Amino acid sequence: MKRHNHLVAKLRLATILAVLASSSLHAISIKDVWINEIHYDNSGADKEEFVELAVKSGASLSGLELIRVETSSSGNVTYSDNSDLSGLVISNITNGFGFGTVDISGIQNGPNDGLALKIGTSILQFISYEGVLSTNFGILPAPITSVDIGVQESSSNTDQESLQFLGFAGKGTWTGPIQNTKGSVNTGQKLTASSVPDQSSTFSLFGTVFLLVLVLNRKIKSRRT
Ligand SMILES: [Ca+2]
Ligand SMILES: [Ca+2]
Ligand SMILES: [Ca+2]
Repeated sequence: MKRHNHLVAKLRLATILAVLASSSLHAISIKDVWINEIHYDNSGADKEEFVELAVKSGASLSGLELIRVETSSSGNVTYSDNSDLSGLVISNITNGFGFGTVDISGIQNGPNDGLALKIGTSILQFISYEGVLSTNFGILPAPITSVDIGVQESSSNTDQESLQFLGFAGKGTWTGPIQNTKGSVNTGQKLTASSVPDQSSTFSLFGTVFLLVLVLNRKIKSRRT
């Protein structure tokens, strides 16, 4: 019986470690790439529409897709233009991060339109402007809701202006419309790893320690019985 319990505890530990390992299988995360600047509307016919990504120097973008998520006039949410970003040219590396621009004609002018970064069956980032929207992207078990960036363009800004992210690793606020910084660091952006605490690894460290304590506790109890 003791030997059986010992084996069960070992199997539990192996399962937990396998689950923890699989959660970090993707080569990249929001700490390596995020949507950093957008331009989708201006006075008159829209021109120079683009999405800029901030990318950690040396990060592989293989398999990463930029998705446009749109709310139709009837209220349906659709996603389209899955651009493969593996060939994106990254320039102007600053504090270990560079910038790549995707030119896209016809980015929706809101309301409730969004952009997402997808890799495999994970959504790294889902932002929107002029309201929020929800979708499961055809891959998630349940719909997720976008994060509204809180600023917007209109038919009164010029085609040389844009909305720009001021934070790091997808955490922070947006500003604009202001003169675009297409392909380089945003105006006023603090681009250092120390500007945002590494919450995800803190969580996984605490999570691992907690689970190990749980397993060892069970193991000790099973020896006593
Ligand atoms: Ca547009
Ligand atoms: Ca316009
Ligand atoms: Ca920029």
